[in-house]
Amino acid sequence: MLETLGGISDERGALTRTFLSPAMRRANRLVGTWMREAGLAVREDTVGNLIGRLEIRPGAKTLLLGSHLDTVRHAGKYDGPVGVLLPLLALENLRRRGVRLPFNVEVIGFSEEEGVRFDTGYLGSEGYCGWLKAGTLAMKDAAGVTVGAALKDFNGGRFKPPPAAHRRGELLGYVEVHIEQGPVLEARRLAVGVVAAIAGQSRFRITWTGRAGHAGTTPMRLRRDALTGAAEFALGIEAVARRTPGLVATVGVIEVPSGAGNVIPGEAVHALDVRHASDRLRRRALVKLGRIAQTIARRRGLAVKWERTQDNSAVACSPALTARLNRSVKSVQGRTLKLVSGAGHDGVVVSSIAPVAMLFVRCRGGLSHHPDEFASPSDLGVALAVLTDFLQRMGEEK
Ligand code: HGY
Ligand code: MN
Ligand code: MN
Repeated sequence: MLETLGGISDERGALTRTFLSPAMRRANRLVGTWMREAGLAVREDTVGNLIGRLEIRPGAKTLLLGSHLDTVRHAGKYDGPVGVLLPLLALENLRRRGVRLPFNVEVIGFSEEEGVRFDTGYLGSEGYCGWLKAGTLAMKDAAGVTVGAALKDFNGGRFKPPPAAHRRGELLGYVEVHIEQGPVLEARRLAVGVVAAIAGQSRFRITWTGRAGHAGTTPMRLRRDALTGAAEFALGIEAVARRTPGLVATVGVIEVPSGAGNVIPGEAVHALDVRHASDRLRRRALVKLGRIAQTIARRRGLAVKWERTQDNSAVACSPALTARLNRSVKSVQGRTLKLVSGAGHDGVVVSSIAPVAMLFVRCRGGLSHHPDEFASPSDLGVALAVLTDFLQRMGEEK
């Protein structure tokens, strides 16, 4: 299933599946078929989230399971889909065991978590939780299309931000299975572990403005080169992150709009992604980076503009729900481990309407956001056994 889904891409020869793209529609059709085969009633909401619902008893509470179906560019096949497909197999296991759950279940394939097209992530889970705000709808992609316009187009010309799919009281929780995307489980020789907290994250689009000019006739001392200013800042970002324990900071995209090889860059635009488990230390680092940018701009005669495109505080997973998940990890794997997630996940948003727990699965070399991302069938089998055990115990105790 992961291989087949991993073959659905907007790009030949690589896996790229972004928000509201043709590949997303094809992926939703395929996963929707698998959800129906698992006995779920399937719908796609106006934000493109794919929702499979197992209605046991109207009025009963609902347990949410799921993850995201969108990918970064040139992605691996596991980041996201594991958390959407494994619940379908776990429900299959319960059916084979003749186990009827006393609560409703929804398996969600969120339409956008990575923030590739609009530089802001979680658009799917924000739509599902009733969080989509005017500011977000006004954000533009590289072609100048706004989130709102893209959603209008996706919905045949009309779109209004949906209300939350559920009220907090209706939900038992949200459990997401996801590859660890880090080296800890592999180093501890564990197939799975549970997540204690998800790091906070700030993302920006930063624009440096200098003056374009002729590459051949403009003396170096007269230049106001936007790209070299941005490049100096990128190195300054790296230096601050290297000397601040627990801080990670990344410039993943940099571009010279309408640049040309024989023109001094008049403008340079780059992304900035800053994370830390502590919100206080992340914010302190951002103040430091702001000062460094100002110093570079002044010295080089440049203007620098910061646009915040995403800002999420660190989120602690629900101790109670995590303890239940931990018990299943122990009974299947014998040992357990609690980890902090440096990667962001939809649980950050869903925690606004439900207690959240996450199960991490070992991935080879901790590699992710890369075509060689890999989780072994046996490790995925351990995760499936844990999820099946977790659901069965939830049913026995409800
Ligand atoms: O960027 C992240 O942490 C996640 O993969 N969206
Ligand atoms: Mn992910
Ligand atoms: Mn990811």
